[in-house]
Amino acid sequence: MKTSQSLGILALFAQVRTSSTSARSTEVIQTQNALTVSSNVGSPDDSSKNALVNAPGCSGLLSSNNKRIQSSGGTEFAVTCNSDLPEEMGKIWSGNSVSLADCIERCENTTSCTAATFKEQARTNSTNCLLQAVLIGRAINPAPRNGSSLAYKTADTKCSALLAQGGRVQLPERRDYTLQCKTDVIPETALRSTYMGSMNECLIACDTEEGCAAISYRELDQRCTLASADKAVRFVSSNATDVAYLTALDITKPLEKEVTGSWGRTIDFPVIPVAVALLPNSQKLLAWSADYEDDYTITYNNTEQIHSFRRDGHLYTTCHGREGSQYSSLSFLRLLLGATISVLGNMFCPGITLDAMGRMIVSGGSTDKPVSVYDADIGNWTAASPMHIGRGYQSSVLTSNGDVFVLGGSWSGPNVTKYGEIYDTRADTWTELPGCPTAPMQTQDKKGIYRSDNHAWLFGWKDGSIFQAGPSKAMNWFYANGSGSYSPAGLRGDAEDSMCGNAVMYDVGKILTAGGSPSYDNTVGHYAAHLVSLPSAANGSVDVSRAPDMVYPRVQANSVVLPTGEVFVTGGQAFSDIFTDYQAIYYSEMFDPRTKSFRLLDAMQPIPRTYHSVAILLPDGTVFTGGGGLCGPCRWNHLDGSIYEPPYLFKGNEYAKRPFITRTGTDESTTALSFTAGAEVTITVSPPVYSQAGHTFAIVRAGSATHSTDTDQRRVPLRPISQAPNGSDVQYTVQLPSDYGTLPAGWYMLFALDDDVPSLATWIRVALP
Ligand SMILES: *[C@@H]1O[C@H](CO)[C@@H](O)[C@H](O)[C@H]1NC(C)=O
Ligand SMILES: *[C@@H]1O[C@H](CO)[C@@H](O)[C@H](O)[C@H]1NC(C)=O
Ligand SMILES: *[C@@H]1O[C@H](CO)[C@@H](O)[C@H](O)[C@H]1NC(C)=O
Ligand SMILES: *[C@@H]1O[C@H](CO)[C@@H](O)[C@H](O)[C@H]1NC(C)=O
Ligand SMILES: *[C@@H]1O[C@H](CO)[C@@H](O)[C@H](O)[C@H]1NC(C)=O
Ligand SMILES: *[C@@H]1O[C@H](CO)[C@@H](O)[C@H](O)[C@H]1NC(C)=O
Ligand SMILES: *[C@@H]1O[C@H](CO)[C@@H](O)[C@H](O)[C@H]1NC(C)=O
Ligand SMILES: *[C@@H]1O[C@H](CO)[C@@H](O)[C@H](O)[C@H]1NC(C)=O
Ligand SMILES: *[C@@H]1O[C@H](CO)[C@@H](O)[C@H](O)[C@H]1NC(C)=O
Ligand SMILES: *[C@@H]1O[C@H](CO)[C@@H](O)[C@H](O)[C@H]1NC(C)=O
Ligand SMILES: [Cu+2]
Repeated sequence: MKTSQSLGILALFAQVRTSSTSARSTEVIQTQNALTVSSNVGSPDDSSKNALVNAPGCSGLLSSNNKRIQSSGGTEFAVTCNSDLPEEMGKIWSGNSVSLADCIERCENTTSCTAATFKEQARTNSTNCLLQAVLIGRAINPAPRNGSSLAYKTADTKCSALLAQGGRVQLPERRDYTLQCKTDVIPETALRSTYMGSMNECLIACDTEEGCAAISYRELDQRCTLASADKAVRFVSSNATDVAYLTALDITKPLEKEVTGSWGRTIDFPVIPVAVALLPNSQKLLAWSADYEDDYTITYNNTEQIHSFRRDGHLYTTCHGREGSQYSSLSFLRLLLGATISVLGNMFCPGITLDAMGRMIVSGGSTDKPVSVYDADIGNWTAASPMHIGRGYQSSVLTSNGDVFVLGGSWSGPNVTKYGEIYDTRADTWTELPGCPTAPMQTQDKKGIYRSDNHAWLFGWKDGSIFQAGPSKAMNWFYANGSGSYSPAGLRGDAEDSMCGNAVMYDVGKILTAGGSPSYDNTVGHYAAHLVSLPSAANGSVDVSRAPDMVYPRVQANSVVLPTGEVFVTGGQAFSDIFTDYQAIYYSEMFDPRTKSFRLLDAMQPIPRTYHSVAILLPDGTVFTGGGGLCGPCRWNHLDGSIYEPPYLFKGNEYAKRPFITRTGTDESTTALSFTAGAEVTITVSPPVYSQAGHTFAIVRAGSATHSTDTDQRRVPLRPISQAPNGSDVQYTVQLPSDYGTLPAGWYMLFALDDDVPSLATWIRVALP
């Protein structure tokens, strides 16, 4: 029975191939349920012959060569019968519908909806219509499901748009395909042709078919041609089709690391690195994860259960380092501390700030008032004075005075207004700031205050001021003197609330904001990015402009400023499904401060990094990303991290020659150098022969990251004011900015840049006077 059905379909395809495409439009019919169904063939499906019973709303479409319908509102949907998507993926609504057509119309009427599933066999079920927000053109990967019809908006990212995004078609957990528009495979290599609702489905068909290495896809009628891996595969130009071929085929010049960067190996961690910070004046990264109200076990491999996390009242800290200055070799130096939570508090989902001495001040979290300090000199955590107001998911930032300002954090602690507090790190005292309320900085979150005052984008600025750039669409200045005060700084352009988005100061007073979503959970990620320029004085007017969108929408992503001023945007998901990896974005992108736009980095991330993941710049110019999950006994826990080597480290596929800082300052005996704001710093660079136009320099403040928030990182470019030969080296003099708003105290990585190739960093400390 199946065979005859298949033959019928093949015959049908043959007919279409010979018919002209213009004939198709004449066959558009108006159905009773107000859907326009484009279909070449009217022969109804004989359901009894098929093991899967096609839902009536779908059957006519299934047997046609064109599985597209147009809703009454004119939106085009592709239909896959007997299919669905994981129910929780991007779910925005479910309820009862009378028909597939009705369900589709609801999707059209619902903001962010891109896919509608109608469960024919559960017609009376109150949840037979499911609306989802899925990233079209990438994540549609339906599973067979008897009696369900899946309809989704057809990709508006057609070939040329995909090409602009880097020319790869990304299908998670499948092989990687390179895209070439307006091209067809030659007939000799075609294995077979079929009809698929989207290029992605065509690729999936190829991916699961032995011998298939390339497809050509014709948008016009959804013809999908599978082609063989024959090395002789040659493509011909074509107006109507686009091809995608296994990247490994190497048909065109492969993309080089100089363009894509490169992901290194993945390193196992004894904890989920949900919070990380650089240890000052070292090559070490501290990662921690505290006891959470979950019982779960993790296996590294099938034979052994290595880590078993239970509510044992302990905080787990792990310290990873690199040996010597070899950035390609990462050693796994593990230091596991079992500090008791009863003493220190449970630092899960806290605020983090590196202070002027480089000590890490970790406030609140699962236990809401305790404050812990990690001092690298001691190599352990100590307890500090608790906050007055219990908080979790608040943000925390260092002011120009060297104090730590915290704001918000209703996720944890008592149900009170979480106005600001300021911490004097030397006196170990907290002062309440009722004049710094959260009302002006709240988002309009679906879950209310519990979420709306979370993860503020805080920046210490001049004269003790604190600038709050988001995630609310409103921006504000806060002042921590007296009992506190604030003044509105206007809207962030046309931005929406952008919870769990990113904000990075990539140059003096210049902030890139990107991504986020209107609510913390269950909302679509934004593509939008904005550029926020701070005034040269506190409380001046703030300039905002809209940057071109990111390539992907992202929420729960991380952004890291590089020594060049580029911002590496990595991970996240298209829809905020916290505690899942649904719709994870596997490709990173780079913001270029010169063109003020993003470019896709065509190197696929080895592990999805979504909620509870982190990213941080390392002193060798690479980026660490890790973590994600902490969702209890679930499949999204990632006890690992990876290192990304950005394009600037490569020339072609080889490592670029890096400049080398031989000495910072003039006193050779000084290892840990300390400067005050405005100081002149001499930097000796060797050898100078690589330099085309002389070196430039940048300092990047040591970062700390959790929950897509890093209020510590900041880049300050330094241009030489003089230079002189020093033996075979060149000694440059730079001047640090003269105020602690531009240059908050603490530890900075100093990079020399030779045509944008960074040196390994040397550390300098900016000390308060
Ligand atoms: C699909 O559902 C129909 C009707 O309930 C049933 O007859 C058929 O066996 C089912 N097929 C599969 C593969 O489950
Ligand atoms: C969709 O919106 C239109 C226009 O507001 C309305 O007439 C129609 O009833 C809505 N359909 C559904 C299924 O909600
Ligand atoms: C209704 O649909 C939901 C979700 O698919 C399912 O869990 C439930 O069992 C269904 N109920 C009935 C009565 O079919
Ligand atoms: C593509 O379209 C252009 C413009 O309509 C036409 O001149 C050209 O011949 C077409 N090429 C092919 C291969 O069909
Ligand atoms: C599993 O992990 C243990 C501990 O790291 C190791 O000794 C063992 O060889 C691993 N087994 C496999 C099959 O990888
Ligand atoms: C670290 O500090 C905690 C609590 O202060 C203490 O229990 C633990 O023994 C210390 N660990 C080390 C290695 O010093
Ligand atoms: C917190 O306060 C708000 C406003 O009074 C109230 O609506 C809410 O129920 C309170 N929540 C809890 C957990 O007490
Ligand atoms: C706080 O500082 C601001 C800005 O310098 C100033 O305008 C304000 O008067 C100060 N407030 C108090 C209470 O000192
Ligand atoms: C900041 O500027 C606004 C408007 O220019 C003014 O109303 C407010 O008082 C100023 N606040 C401080 C602390 O200077
Ligand atoms: C190089 O610079 C160092 C530090 O400023 C200085 O002591 C030394 O004399 C210089 N050497 C030469 C050859 O200029
Ligand atoms: Cu969290």
